[in-house]
Amino acid sequence: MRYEIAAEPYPFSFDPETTALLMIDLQRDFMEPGGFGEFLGNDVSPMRQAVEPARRVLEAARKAGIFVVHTREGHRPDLADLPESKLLRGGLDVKIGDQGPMGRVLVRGEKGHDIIPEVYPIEGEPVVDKPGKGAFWATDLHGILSNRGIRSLIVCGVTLEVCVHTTVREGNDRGYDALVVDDATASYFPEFYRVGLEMIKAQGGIFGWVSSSDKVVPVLEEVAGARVG
Ligand code: C5J
Repeated sequence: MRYEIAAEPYPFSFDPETTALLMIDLQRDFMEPGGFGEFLGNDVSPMRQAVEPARRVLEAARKAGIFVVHTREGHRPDLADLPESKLLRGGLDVKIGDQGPMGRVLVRGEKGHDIIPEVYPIEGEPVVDKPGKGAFWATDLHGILSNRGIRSLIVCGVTLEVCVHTTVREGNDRGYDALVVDDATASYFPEFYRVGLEMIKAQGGIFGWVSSSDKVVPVLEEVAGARVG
């Protein structure tokens, strides 16, 4: 059965059986002071705005039986998957792999690399570790989604114009329909947040659709109700 979520540029039609919720990089390194996002020179406080909307979408998706996949950006402890260009970019004082207040910066297994508690994965929700910005590159995400017959993506996470955008674009070229939940994402730059959302939905939805948690959650609750009833 198909459902519709009010969205721009036009309603997003999806079948819950072939839809996944993607939770992109809601990890301390981008969300909290003392992580990679801050070492890049950013004020990370705007990230907090995404937490409660993303948590509500996640909760509703779980009740609706929607397949949930989490992603994390980060590198192997031996940094063998870290391109030199990424290591050197920006001439940072505290670089990827250096010791920070939350362990080694952007390294898998460290506290800073882990997902924030409010949206922590539960059993049955794959966590995809990615070395780049896009969640499809150098990961098994496409296989994980294809094996479940997934065609549509509901996307939350950070940052909008970097990892969310790159992932939505990669997914678009692989044939997925993506709906970005605007208040469940965030940027370190207010202008990038505004324009990043515009870019997704412009030209008839060139990369996908944009909606809000207050429109997404009630439809997921309807899906959950239909499962029970
Ligand atoms: C960034 C991300 N912003 N997860 N990564 O470097 O968006």
